Order: sequence, then C-alpha cells, then structure tokens
Amino acid sequence: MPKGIKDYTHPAGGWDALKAVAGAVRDEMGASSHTRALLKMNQPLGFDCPGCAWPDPKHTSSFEFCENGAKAVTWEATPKRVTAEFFAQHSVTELWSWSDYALEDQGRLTQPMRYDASTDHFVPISWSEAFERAGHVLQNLDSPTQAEFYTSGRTSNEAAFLYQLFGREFGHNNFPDCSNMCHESTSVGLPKSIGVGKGTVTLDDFAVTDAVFCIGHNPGTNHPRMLRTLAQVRQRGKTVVAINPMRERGLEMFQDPQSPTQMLSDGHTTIDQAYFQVKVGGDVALFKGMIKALLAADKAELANGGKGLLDRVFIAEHTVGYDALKADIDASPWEALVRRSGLTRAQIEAAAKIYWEAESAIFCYGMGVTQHRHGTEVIQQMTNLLLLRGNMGRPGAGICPLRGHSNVQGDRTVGITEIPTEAFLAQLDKVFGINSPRQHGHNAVNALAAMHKGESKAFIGLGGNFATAMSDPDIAYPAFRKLKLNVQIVTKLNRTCLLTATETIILPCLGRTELDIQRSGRQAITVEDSMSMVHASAGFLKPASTELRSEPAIVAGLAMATIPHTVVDWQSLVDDYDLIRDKIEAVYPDFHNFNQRIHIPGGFRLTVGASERKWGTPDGKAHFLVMEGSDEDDGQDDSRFTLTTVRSHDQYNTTIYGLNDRYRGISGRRDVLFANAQDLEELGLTEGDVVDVISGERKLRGLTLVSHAISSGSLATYFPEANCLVSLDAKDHHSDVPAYKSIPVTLQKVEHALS
Ligand SMILES: Nc1nc2c(c(=O)[nH]1)N[C@H]1C(S)=C(S)[C@@H](COP(=O)(O)OP(=O)(O)OC[C@H]3O[C@@H](n4cnc5c(=O)[nH]c(N)nc54)[C@H](O)[C@@H]3O)O[C@H]1N2
Ligand SMILES: Nc1nc2c(c(=O)[nH]1)N[C@H]1C(S)=C(S)[C@@H](COP(=O)(O)OP(=O)(O)OC[C@H]3O[C@@H](n4cnc5c(=O)[nH]c(N)nc54)[C@H](O)[C@@H]3O)O[C@H]1N2
Ligand SMILES: [Mo]
Repeated sequence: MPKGIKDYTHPAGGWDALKAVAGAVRDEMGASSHTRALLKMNQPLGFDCPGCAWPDPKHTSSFEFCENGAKAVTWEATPKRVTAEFFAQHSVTELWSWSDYALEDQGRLTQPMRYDASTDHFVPISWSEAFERAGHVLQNLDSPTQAEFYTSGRTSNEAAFLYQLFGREFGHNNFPDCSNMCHESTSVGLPKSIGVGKGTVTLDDFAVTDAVFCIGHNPGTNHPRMLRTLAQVRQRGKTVVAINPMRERGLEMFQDPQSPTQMLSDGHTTIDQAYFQVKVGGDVALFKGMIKALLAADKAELANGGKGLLDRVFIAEHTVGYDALKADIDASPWEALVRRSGLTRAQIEAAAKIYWEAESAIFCYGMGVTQHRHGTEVIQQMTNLLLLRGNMGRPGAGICPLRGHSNVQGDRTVGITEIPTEAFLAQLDKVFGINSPRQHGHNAVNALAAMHKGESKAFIGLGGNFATAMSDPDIAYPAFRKLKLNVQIVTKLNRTCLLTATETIILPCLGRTELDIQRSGRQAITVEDSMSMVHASAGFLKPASTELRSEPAIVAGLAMATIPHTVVDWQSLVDDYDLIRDKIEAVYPDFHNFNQRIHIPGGFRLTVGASERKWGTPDGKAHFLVMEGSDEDDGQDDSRFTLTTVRSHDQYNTTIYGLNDRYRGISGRRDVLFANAQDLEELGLTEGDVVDVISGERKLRGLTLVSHAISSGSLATYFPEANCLVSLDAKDHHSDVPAYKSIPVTLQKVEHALS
C-alpha cells in the first residue's frame, strides 16, 4: 500500500479518541492547568465548545466533550504566540509560501498589526491607530455599499448584533456570512416548506424516535457528541439509516469513551441498520424514488383494505400542494431515478420501507445535502417525504439540519443577513433611532463577485478565513489584493490575512475560552445551538496576550471610528454586555427576559413554529414543493466523475490541526483522492497511482488514488485544497451556496510519479 494509507478497523471513538485528546493536550496546551479548560466546556459556568453546534444535554455533564472539541479548545488555548518579532522575521511573501497548517500552527496573535508595503512586513500599531486607519478608508468610500462585512459562525450573538448595527448605521446590508457556504440552502429551502429556516427537533425527540436518517453528514468527525445520541437510539432497539456515498466509520460503529463497560470490554454499538451509498449528487433522485415507493405502497395497502401509509388527516389539515407533488412523482420514471441516485430500485424501496415502518422519523443532514446545485431542492424533497407521514411537529419526528460553526445559527438570528425583512429593519430603526438602508446587500458569492469587479472596495472579516473557504481562489485572491481595505478580526494567522490590500490590518481577539473583563466586570456571551437553544458562555483562561480585545469591543471601536456622529452609545454597550442583550430583546421579542433566562441551566429555546405545527408560511400551511426532473448534473455527461470535498478528522474547516484522517485510514498526508475500486479497475488505474484532477480549465495536481468504499462514479478529496476546482458560478440555484460537493471532473494519470 502507498505511504500513509491503511485500513482502519476500529470503531469510532474508543481508546484511539482518548489517545488523540491526550496528544492534542500534550502538543498544544503543555501547561497542565490548562487541561481544566476541557472539563469546563459546556457546563453552566463554563464556555460553549467552539467545536460544533450539537446541543449538550442540559449543560450539566463535565465530560460532555469529545475528541474534536478537545482539539478545537487546545488549538485556541495553545501557549504558542505570534508576536511582533515573528512578523519582523518573516515577510508576507515568505509567509504566503507556508501551508495553511504552518500559518495557524504559529499560535495566537498577540497585538494589532498593519501591513507595511515598503518592507513587505506586518508592523505593530496601537488599537486606536488601527481603528482610525480602518475608519478613514471606510468613511472615504464612494458609498457605504462598497464595504463587505463578513461573519464566521464562532462569533457570539452579542458581537454579531453590534456588527449588523454598525453596518446598518453606516449604511449597507452587505453581510456575507459563512452560512452562505454552509446551510443557506436550509435557510432558503425550509421556510418555503414549513415556514421556518431551522431544525424542528430537540434532543428529547431523539429519545423517543423510531428512526433516524443520517443524510450527507459525518458525525464521527464533525459532530462527535452526536454519536452517543445515535448509539442511544440503537440501544433502545430503534433504527439508524445512513445515506452517504462514502462509508463513514462514525455511522457504522461507536465505542463510547465515557462508557467504562464498552471501553474495558472493547465493545461497541453498531450504529447503522442500513447504509445506502448514494452517488454524489444523487439525493434528489433517491428522495423522489422513496416518495414514489411510499405512494405505491400506500395505494397497495388501501387496495387491500388497510388505512394506508400516509397521514391523510395531517395532509388535509396542515398542507397544500399534495396533488402537484403526486403528479410530479408519477411523471418521474424509475429508470431516471435509479440512474441518478446510483442505487437500485430495490434499494430505494428498502429505504422507503424502513421509513414507513417507523412510527416517527427524524431526518438529519449536513453538507452532503446543502452544497450542491440543487441543495435547496434536496431539502424540500426530504421535507415532502416527512410531511407525507405527518413526521413534523410531533414527538420523535422532524427535520434536523446539523449546523456547522457553534454559533452560525445565532448570528443569523440576531440580524446577520443581506436580505433583512422590513419588519426587522423598522424595529431596529425604532430601538436605536437610525435609518437602516432598505436596499438588499451581498451574500458570500455576490460579495466576492463585487470585489472581483472592483465594485466593492473594503472587507472586514469578523472571524473566519474567507478567501480560503470560498470557491475559486483564482478570483478570490486577486479580488482581495485590489481592495482599499482588508481588516481581519481573528485569533490566528491565516491566508486571508496575507492578502494585502492598500490598507491591511490584523486585529487579534479573545477566544471563547478566555476571560473577558469589561468595565462592569466579567462578561458572558451567548450562543444558539442547532436546536435553537440559547445559552451563556463564559471563558476563564488568562487571555493569550494582555493586548487582546473582545469581538464586541473591536466592533464597537471600528464603528466609533467610522461613524463620527453615531447615535449609538457603543461604549456603554461594551462596558456591560447585559445592555447589548437588552437591545437584542428590544429588537427581537422572542428574546424576552433575555438576561434572566440565560441563567437557566441548558438555556432556553427560541420559538420554532413548525415544532408546534404552526407554519410561518404566507398561507399558514406546510407546503409540498415540486422539483422538476432529478438531474443534479444538469444533463452532464454521465461518463465523467463527480468529485465531492470533505473534512478530514484533523481539520476544522480551513484550520488544519494535523495530517491524519484516522477513520478513513489516512496518516501523514492530505494529497489523496478516494475512488471506487471497480471504477479504478475499469480505468486501468490502481491504488497509489498519482493523478491530476481536471474540471474544465481547472486542475488540481498530483493526488494519490486511494481505493475506498465510495459509490461508483463518485470521488472525494479534502477542502480547502480542492477549492481551485470550484468556479464561483457553480452554486445552488436558489441559495447561492457553492456547489463544493458536485464538481464534474476527469482524471489524468501522472506517469513516473512517486506516491
Ligand atoms: N471537527 C470538526 N467539526 C466540525 C467542522 C470541522 O471542519 N471539523 N466543521 C463544522 C462546520 S462549519 C460544518 S458545516 C459541519 C460539517 O459537517 P458535515 O456536513 O459532516 O461535513 P463534511 O465533512 O463536509 O461531510 C459531508 C458528508 O457528506 C457526504 N457527502 C458528500 N457528498 C454527498 C452527496 O452528494 N450526498 C450525500 N448524501 N452525502 C454526501 C460525505 O461523504 C461526508 O460524509 O461540521 C462542523 N463541525
Ligand atoms: N470545498 C469546500 N469548501 C468549503 C466547505 C466544504 O465542505 N468544501 N465548507 C464550507 C463551510 S460549511 C464553511 S462554514 C466555511 C468556513 O469558512 P470560515 O468560517 O470563514 O473559515 P474557518 O476555517 O472556520 O475560519 C478559521 C479562522 O477563524 C479564526 N477564528 C477562530 N476562532 C475565532 C474566534 O473565536 N473569533 C474570531 N474572530 N476568529 C476566530 C482563526 O483565525 C481561523 O484562522 O468553509 C466552506 N468551504
Ligand atoms: Mo459550515
């Protein structure tokens, strides 16, 4: 076998996970007192895990952390530091040649820096000079709409709320957000179906459901705490089904590191009862096929004198659009559904049977669903299937988008959106006495396109690594270099910081784990998890540097420097975050008694109408929605492959913690391409061969083939490396989420290469 490629035979979790935690603590945190950080995560007085948005049962367990949560914390709480001396030693040209891993591995940023073009180095500046310089550029734009204010989803509700206020008082709605690359298909698709763009279930539903479908997500790596929930479903004798082109270990078996019985006896829980390896991009066809099978079985049962398989009372009382859906499904031939899904008709029918035999079902899904040209429509077809059996708004039933960043959902809730409603803007204006602009702004794709065309001239990143996370670096990198201003509010150095504009400023901020002291004392922030639970988070570690400022303080500093006659009392809001929460409550009545309710253990749940069968659609009904055809690839030549991009086990989006992907058997490298064994044989290729991956004019060079349990016609590799293959135009038709997971490609063997 080629170097660093080996089958992994153990269950997910288990001793290997504990070893990895110990390794992360040893490599990053060093000082043992810092390990306390791990024990304080997701507790009433601790901080929210920056890893993922999976909820924590009541925030009471001191051990509700996981391997990858531990990696996220140790990466932030590292003793390594990036100082002014570091920047004096390394020019920006030199740093640009470093890997993403090497850049972040230098440690935490410690003081504000600005780029000095005459020396090609970043040089230290004071906070006040940083704010003045940024404010000067912003004030002198032709129009505030030439600025793009990006948010990444680790940002707290408090910081995000101030940020959108800053943008709107300044005069634009340009709020590109990481969810535009992530779950925007959910935010666009679900409201049309069920009147709300959020998940409808809570952990209590998992405790009583009959069946969980895991569709296009990899919880072993990206939501490891979910594995315990899935194992509990199985231990109750209920069903878990996986729909995924790749066999993912976390969906197959799990050894709970917190179960002494399993750990000592080397036991595990088998997770999946059935695993359907759909073709990449074949989900629309699969769900349409499942609906077709359900309708046929329902008809047969009615003919036999049974009561049928559909929830006809629910459909009559709560929905519209059934006839149109049925007509579309009747007109969809099995042949096309089978071809596009990559599954046999018998497999699709088997998946449907598991579904209708369950009294209640939950559909969980992630990026394997959302990041496609038809992402929004897949979500709507999944919802159709749920609605047909009334699997919405009753115990054990509903839809569960697995959010990405730990507060990406909260940021949207408190106003980070380029398409604000009139009602929200009117209320914001009333509460603050400002005049918010009504013209809609840019999402991520449109922001980058505007920068590329030279229409947008300033970018502020509140967290994240926009240029690396987005598609099309050939557009993104030059677009940044043309800007008048690039401000990055971050904890660690990344590639987007190195894309120097006329004025380039790095503003280092406190992380979740750290003490945040303001004039009124120690502050807590709040976050909202995937299940709409809002709770407080308070760090307690000594900040990485005395010069760091909190995200709310930085946003307020930028706002005051940019809007000289601001009517907002920014300083008071920063002095005491309770006052920010009072304002959030004034703008959003759903946050009533906000400051009191954050003290409830586990937090409080925001209203999700669909959970109570209240549909926030214009006509107050849930909607069956039709998607014509099932052709994910818009008629693309079937002989080509579809490449999907995934996260390794040692990665947090663009943050690369290490070079291993344990559950997929990869160690010490990331330059691999997962392919189906039979496909390789047909092409005359073997594992270990080196290939270039080609998509139109674009090429990703030198990936080593790994024979993997992946559906035929599908390939997978890691992002961000593969983003050079994704054109900015390749995106979901409705939500503009880049189609990172359906890249049409061909392969070209590299002769005489070393693997
Ligand atoms: N440790 C860690 N945790 C994370 C993150 C991280 O990078 N590291 N990122 C966070 C963020 S921002 C997010 S959005 C989430 C992401 O969490 P996931 O959604 O789990 O992320 P991906 O790694 O993109 O995994 C996508 C899964 O979809 C499958 N897939 C690919 N294409 C298709 C398809 O066409 N159909 C179907 N059905 N499946 C497909 C892949 O095989 C893979 O198992 O995790 C969050 N949590
Ligand atoms: N091909 C492909 N591309 C993808 C994806 C994919 O599946 N395939 N997934 C997409 C998805 S789902 C997402 S969400 C995006 C992610 O896009 P982003 O959210 O923009 O990227 P991250 O890699 O999460 O950002 C990492 C940086 O955030 C900063 N940071 C870390 N913690 C904090 C903090 O507490 N505060 C602040 N201010 N900064 C902090 C650090 O400096 C770090 O370098 O990528 C997208 N890109
Ligand atoms: Mo995400």
